[in-house]
Amino acid sequence: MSDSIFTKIIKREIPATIVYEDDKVIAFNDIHPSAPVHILVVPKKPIVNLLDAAPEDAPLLGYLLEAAARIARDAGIGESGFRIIINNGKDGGQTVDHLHVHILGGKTLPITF
Ligand code: D5M
Repeated sequence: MSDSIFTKIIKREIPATIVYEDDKVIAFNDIHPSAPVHILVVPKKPIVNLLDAAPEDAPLLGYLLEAAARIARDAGIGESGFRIIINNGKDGGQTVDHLHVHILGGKTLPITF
């Protein structure tokens, strides 16, 4: 299977504004921000989405959320609050087939479904 656009960012094959990286995850600014702060947190393991995650991925999924909270705090939106979104599949609005957590904040977010 060919690399996802996010794996290409991990491999530095395409540019991104990277705000955090460690051995398990990378975080960078969303190219089409929906809020003043819009960061994507991506596991380096190329899991497609939550449906593709195996039971042994549970620690990584937990780490993804813990890292997202740290990244949100470091981005200055820990106090004011933020939203975490994980889109899964077509009806969920997923456009990139590599699991990612959206961190949205920096303003009062509308509730729209
Ligand atoms: O979200 C996929 C998100 O990925 C969407 O908000 C745009 C963002 N995106 C796509 N390409 C890039 C690059 N190259 N850099 C940064 N952000 C990117 P989804 O949940 O799949 O709809």
